[in-house]
Amino acid sequence: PPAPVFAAIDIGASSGRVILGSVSEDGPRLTTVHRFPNGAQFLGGALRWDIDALFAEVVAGLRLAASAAAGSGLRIAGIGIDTWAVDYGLVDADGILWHLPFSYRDARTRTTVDVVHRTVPPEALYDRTGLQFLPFTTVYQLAAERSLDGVQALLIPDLLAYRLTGERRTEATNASTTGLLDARTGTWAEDLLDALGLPGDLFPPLVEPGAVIGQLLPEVALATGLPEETAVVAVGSHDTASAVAAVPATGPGFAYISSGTWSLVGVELDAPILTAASRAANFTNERGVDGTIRYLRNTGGLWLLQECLREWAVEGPVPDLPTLLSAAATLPAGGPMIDAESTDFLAPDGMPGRIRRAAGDLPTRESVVRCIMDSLADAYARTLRDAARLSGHTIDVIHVVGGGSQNALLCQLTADRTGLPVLAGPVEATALGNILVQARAAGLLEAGPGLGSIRRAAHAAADTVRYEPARNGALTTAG
Ligand code: ADP
Ligand code: LRH
Repeated sequence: PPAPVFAAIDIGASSGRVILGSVSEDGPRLTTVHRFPNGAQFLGGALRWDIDALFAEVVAGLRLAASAAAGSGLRIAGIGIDTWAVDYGLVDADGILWHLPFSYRDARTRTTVDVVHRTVPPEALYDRTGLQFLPFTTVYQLAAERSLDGVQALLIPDLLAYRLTGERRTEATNASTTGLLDARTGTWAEDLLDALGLPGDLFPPLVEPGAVIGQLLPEVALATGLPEETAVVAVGSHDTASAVAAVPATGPGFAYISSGTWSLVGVELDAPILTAASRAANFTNERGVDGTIRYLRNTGGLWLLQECLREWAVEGPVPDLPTLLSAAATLPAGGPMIDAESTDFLAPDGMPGRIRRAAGDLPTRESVVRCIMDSLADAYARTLRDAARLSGHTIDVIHVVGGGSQNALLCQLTADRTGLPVLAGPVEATALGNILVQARAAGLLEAGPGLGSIRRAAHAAADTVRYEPARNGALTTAG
């Protein structure tokens, strides 16, 4: 029979791709068959995702994947989907989507945070769900819905899986970003749903990474050229869960920075930390593959840079990103900084102006770029010091994965500010994690529990670049 290959549909807030991956003794091999841009848009008076356009890209990507696999004599043995977290679509019993999914950057939760906190105080939410406070967590978005009668909330990857298979599930890693999952048990906090007046069956049943969600609907099989029997498999459908699963770490003392639109900065733990000190430091306990806990803080990320580039492109021609970053790298250290963790930079539009107002004197575009890089590296160092202090985890190396791992300036500044070596790559860690979870479920990698076989395969695939710090010093509990 033809050898198996797995398709990863990986859609970030700034771009999506469909990647085919095979896993052999020599390690995994990935081939990108489709790429497309993504971004929230003002549609119908709010910032939303054009889910129909995204689904069309998914189908187009699967069609390309089907022909690439057939051309190489391979069989697509599974399809896994991951996207950004927290956002959802509301679907009624007939499968009709009530409105285009809102983006987490839409301003509608400004008033609903207080509504939720008046019912369940933030201390109680943290103790139960272990999530850092972010104004856009699903629970605050749901509080902005006019009615939830007769609908179910499908998180974005689950919504895409539903459109491929007709099956409704809630994948467990992404469920942990809703603010409605019990951090200790990984099951729905039913009393919390109840207290907030949310229907008990608002979300479809939970499914763990590795489980089959369903087979392709006949119309999807027809549109993609794939057999109906092709399985859609649950993976770490929260992109950050897939990315961190594929961190090519070789020992326990690692921290990670999942670097894309957001920078997700932290360590991996066996159990959540739900203390008052952890809440005060605004650390999250998100669920990873195999019940691991990602103890991290969201820092502003390359969104700051993306938004500047977008605005400058409207004004006129802009040099490409590598050129801008090289120019920024020649500027002296010690320039102005902003707080990259501040919610002041959450919304789109006017980013260079907002950065200049916060930082002071930034005469050129290069100086704005340098300010963003210095500020991100500063936020990373601060966050990792807090993570080490609060978790007791010793950090001796930082793995940077995702699109931002190609940013040599940021990687070097991160090494310098933390005093730790940085290992950059893989760029496509998220798709790799997606594929490796499928490969393990298919029996091509040693079974869990524990991410051992996935990390070993990720290490075999990884082509990392090492950045040495200007000075040494491990981040320990002494911080
Ligand atoms: P997301 O999944 O959130 O959409 P990605 O992981 O795709 O994000 O990362 C996108 C980011 O990667 C871009 O915003 C950009 O800053 C960075 N990036 C992409 N290509 C390069 C490059 N050649 N050099 C430096 N940075 C890059
Ligand atoms: C990164 C990410 C992150 C979430 C944010 C909404 O893409 O999934 O982990 O906090 O998007």
